[in-house]
Amino acid sequence: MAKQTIIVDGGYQPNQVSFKQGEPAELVFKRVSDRGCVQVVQSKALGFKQELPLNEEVSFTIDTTTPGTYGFACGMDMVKGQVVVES
Ligand SMILES: [Cu+2]
Repeated sequence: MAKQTIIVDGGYQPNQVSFKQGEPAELVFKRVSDRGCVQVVQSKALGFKQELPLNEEVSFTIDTTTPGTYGFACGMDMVKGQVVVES
C-alpha cells in the first residue's frame, strides 16, 4: 500500500502527490491549523467531499486504475492540489 500524507496548513503541503498505476494507494490529509479556508476537501474526480477535523488524519483510498492527473480542492474550489497516477 502506497501512502502519501498531505499537511493542510492554509494550503496543501505538498500540493501534488504521485502514485503508480495499479498500486493500492491511500491519500491522507492532516489539517494542522485554522488558517485559510481548507476545512473541507473535495474532489469530484476522486469521489470525495469531507470535513477535515483539526489535527486528525482523514484518509481516502485512491483508485489507480487509470493514469492521469486528478484535482482536489478546498470547499470553495480555491485552494487546489493534484493527485497524479503514473503509468
Ligand atoms: Cu476555500
